[in-house]
Amino acid sequence: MPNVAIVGATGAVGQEFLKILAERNFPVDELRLLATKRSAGKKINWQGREIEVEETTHQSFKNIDIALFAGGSSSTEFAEAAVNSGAVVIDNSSAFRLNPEVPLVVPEVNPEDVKWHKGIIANPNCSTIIANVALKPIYDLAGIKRIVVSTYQAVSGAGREGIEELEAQIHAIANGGEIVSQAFPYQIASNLIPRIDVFGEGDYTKEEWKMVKETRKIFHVPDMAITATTVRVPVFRSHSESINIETERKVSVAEVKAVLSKAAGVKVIDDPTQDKYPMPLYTSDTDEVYIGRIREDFSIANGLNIWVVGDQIRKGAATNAVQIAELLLKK
Ligand code: 11C
Repeated sequence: MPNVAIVGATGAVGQEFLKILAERNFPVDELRLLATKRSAGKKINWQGREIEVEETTHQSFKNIDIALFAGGSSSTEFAEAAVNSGAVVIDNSSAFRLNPEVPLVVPEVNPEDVKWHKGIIANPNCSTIIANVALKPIYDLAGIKRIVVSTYQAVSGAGREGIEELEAQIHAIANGGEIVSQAFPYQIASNLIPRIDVFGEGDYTKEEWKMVKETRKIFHVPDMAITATTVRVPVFRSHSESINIETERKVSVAEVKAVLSKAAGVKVIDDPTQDKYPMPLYTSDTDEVYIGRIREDFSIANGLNIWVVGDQIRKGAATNAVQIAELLLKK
């Protein structure tokens, strides 16, 4: 059984790693929990074991086979040390995603890419993973000419600070208190913010470029026509995405629904007669990517509209990384 380390074990994604390793009965011999100095010494119970959190150092990876990095700056600081110690790093940060030496993997889309890793495998951005799981069956069915995606992203995408800020602002609104905005540039309660991460080339944000560039890499289509607008909404958990797809080949909505209903990692909730469609409140804390509102886009010859929702901490981060680890064990 492999020895596993979790780097960033006390954060939101790190805690989800622990939950998912247990739920999926991932075989673990030693489990090493690593975090910043501030969290060192904390005791965490996992599967009947009491494990003390240690400060991450360059020496932390001795005898570790798989190192799950939850994200943040620790990846650039410690991933190389982990690889040099013989571990395979599965990294949830954006540090290595576009590095041509590093596979970027969504197991439902490009599991074969795990094979050519050189020590690091990158986990994509959460909104990319959710979109890509939904797009893959349509890509295989009809080919994709162009994608236009608009996201509605939960505050937990910005970590604990995002969750606490929305909670505090809702409380302040209800009780007439002062609204404080630190995690987000503006008040998020009763609002939405059409800017996630910093602005970059062409006035697109980094989050938008991640969706574009990561999707191209995962699908191995470097010139894929894809554009994105990413928006933060006052929802606690689960990212939602409206995706408009122009397919290469004309397909009926019935064909698309049939294919999506059988696709790995997907659950279709789509019944207008019963008012059924996916919503973040009801899809959180699960692993599937939910798809509904599947319709023809009548404005073009081969157009489709779909509505996609997925828990970005689970499938968008921890579950996807543990699935990659499972592929490594199979290999
Ligand atoms: C958000 N998607 O919702 C971001 C969080 O590159 O892994 C994840 C950032 C990343 O704010």
